[in-house]
Formats: sequence, C-alpha cells, structure tokens
Amino acid sequence: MTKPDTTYAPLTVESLPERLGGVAAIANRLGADTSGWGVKEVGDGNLNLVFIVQSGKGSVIVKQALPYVRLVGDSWPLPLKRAYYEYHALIRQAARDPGTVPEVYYFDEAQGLIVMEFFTPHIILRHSLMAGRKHDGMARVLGLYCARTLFRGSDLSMDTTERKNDVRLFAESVELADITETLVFSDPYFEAERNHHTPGLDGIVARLRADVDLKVEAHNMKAKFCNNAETMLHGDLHTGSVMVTDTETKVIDPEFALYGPMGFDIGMLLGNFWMAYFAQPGHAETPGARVEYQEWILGVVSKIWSTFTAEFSQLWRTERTGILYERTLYEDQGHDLASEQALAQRLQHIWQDCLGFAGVEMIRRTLSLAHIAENDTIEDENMRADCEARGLRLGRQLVVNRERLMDMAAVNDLARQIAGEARL
Ligand code: SR1
Ligand code: MG
Repeated sequence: MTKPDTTYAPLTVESLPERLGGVAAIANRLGADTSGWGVKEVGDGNLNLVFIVQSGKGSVIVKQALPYVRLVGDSWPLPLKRAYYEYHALIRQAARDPGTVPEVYYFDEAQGLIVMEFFTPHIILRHSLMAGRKHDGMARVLGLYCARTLFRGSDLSMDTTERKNDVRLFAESVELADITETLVFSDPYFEAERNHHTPGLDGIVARLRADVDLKVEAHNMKAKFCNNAETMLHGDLHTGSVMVTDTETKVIDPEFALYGPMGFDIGMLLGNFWMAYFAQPGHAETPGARVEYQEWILGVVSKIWSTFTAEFSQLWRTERTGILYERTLYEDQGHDLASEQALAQRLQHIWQDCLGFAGVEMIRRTLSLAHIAENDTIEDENMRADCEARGLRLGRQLVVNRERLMDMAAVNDLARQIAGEARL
C-alpha cells in the first residue's frame, strides 16, 4: 500500500476544494460535493494564509502556516510548526473559557493547517475601533477570557505533571518566542534593521532611544517575559486577535502561545486599546467628533480590568487546586485571611506587569516592524505622528512608572492628560 503524500504544499483558492474535499470533518459541514464550495483568501495578518470556505450547508475557516513570515517574504523563514502550537492553545483555551475561541474541526500537522469555526458576521475589533463602533459586553468577555485562561493555565490550577508536560510542549516554540523577544523588547530601543516609524517622530524617537531609564525598564520587562513561565499565554493578544459583532466577542489566533508572565496578555490587550484611544482624532469625521468614543474606550479598559480581577479572585477562592497556595496550607488551617493577602499580592504583581507590558507594546507598535492599522491608516502624516507621539508618551510612563500607578483611574487620567496636551 502506498503511503498518502504528506509533503507540505501551500493551498490556493483553486486547489483547496480538491485537497480538502476528502476530509470528513470538513465535508460533514460543507457537503461532499466540492463544486458547491466557495473559497476566498482573506488573510490580512502578518504570517499565514487564511481561507473562508462556504457552501449552502455551512462555513469553515482554513488557516495554513506559510514556511516564512508573510509580511516580510521568504527571506524570513518561519517553521510550519506554529500551527501545532496554535492548535494546542486553541483546545486548551476552549476548555478553560468555553465559547470564546473558535472550535477546531480538523488539524493537519504536516500541512501546518487548522480548520476551524468561522465567526460571521464578526469583524476584527481593530477595524471596528477605527469606525467608532461600540460593542455591548465586549469588555466583560475579554476580562473573563483573560482571568479564566490565565488562572486555569497556571500552577494555581494545574497539577505538577500536567503543568510540566505542558511547559515542555510550548517551550519548543522557539522561533515565535524569539519574534516577541526581539520585536517587542529589543528592536524599538536601537536602530534595528526592520524598524520603521513616521518621519515626524524622528526627534521623539531619538530621545526615547537615548532614555536609559526606559531601556533598562523595558529590558526588565523582557526578563520577566523570558524568565517567568507563570501561565499559558495567548502570546499575541491585541485588538487584531479579537472579533466582534454588536453583541458577541471572540478571541482568535493564539499561534504565539507559550508559558509566560500572567500580566502579559492583558497588558498587550490594554496597550492596544490605549493606542486606539490616541488614534481617534485621526479617524474623526469632524474635529472633536470622537471625544465621547474615546471615553467609551477608557471605560472598556476599566471594565476589562475590573472583570479580570473579580473573576480571578473568584477562581482563586473556588478553583485553587494546583501546585501553588494549596488550600491545605491556607483555608484548611483557618488562614482565610492569609489566602486573601496572597491573592491581593498576586493581583498587585499582575497589575504592575500588565502596565509594563502595555507600555512596551505601545512603543513597539510605533517603532518596530509591525504597526497598528489604527495609526497606519491615518493619511495625514502630521496627524499620524501626533497620535503616535501621545501613545509613545503614555507607553513610556507605563514602563518606567508602573510601580507608582496605583489604579486604572490613575492610568486613564494620565491618558486623558496626554491626549489634552498641546501638540507634542
Ligand atoms: C513577524 S510577525 C510580527 C508581529 O505580528 C504578529 O501578530 C505578532 O504581533 C508579531 O510580533
Ligand atoms: Mg495573529
């Protein structure tokens, strides 16, 4: 018997029906007659091919890794195995926060390919933030998602065997970790080859690169990222990894999943909301038209954080079955207050890390390789530079002063103050 050919080949709109028509998990959803399948390539991310495949019966997403970084081309090779990490992250996230991430229908490791649930009519949150649209319940879903995945993926919840096996699995995702280590924490702080920035920022960028306090603190955040395998992270939780309708919110794209510090995902996410906040004047229909929407964004940030802390606390009190802070040492000894004390300390630690990671994300999305659409689509270069400069200013404050910013009200007030300053 001849073995099936598993040699990797990227899919095309034309080849997809023939190549995947025999996969039962797909045919069951779309029908076996592939002549009725409609295929569209819609990938607008930095790395992969993404196809929507639809028939009269149903729809699926087919995501396939390319052997290189799509944004840059084949001069930057990248292993197909990232699909394997994404698959493992998706099935863990689905168990830890059911209903928030796409269901996986089929995974083919050799082809770097995942077939999964197509969220429709959802759109990428970034586009919605540019259009000035609001989403009921979004902040609550994102806060719950962060609390549940971060808590349940950590040694507050997992036993030692499960935890060590899992850390081992994701520890092999070396190339994706390297991208984050380099692009997020190092490149912005010197004239790295892949960097680019809006020309009007030249003076500010020179000052930031000469700012040794910032460089040291950004590197302290890098040390936390590299050295603290506290939980399984999404690893790339920005507003391009969130899909929304007016009432529903979903989280996608965890191919950068790895074990890292608790504050990383939520910090990246909040950093992206603060950047969207500063970008609003660049999308305003008339001057001042987005002021109320900017306040809505700050409200979202507050709600994500308060939902996160409430849910994390609830999980601490009811699901602490893992290696750390065992109930046998605390509640079972009548030391409930000590348990609450430990919880408060853990949350304070996450809070400070969250601010630091938010800050480095805001700086890297302005100075390093991958920028954000909210800024990139502002055609007026002076306006773009102005929005980006404000983001850089808050980002720097978050990194350097993260231990002095006591609560979300203080951070949002700082954002408002920076937004109200005369041209930077
Ligand atoms: C080379 S990949 C650049 C960025 O895109 C991804 O979405 C990650 O954010 C990564 O840092
Ligand atoms: Mg992505």
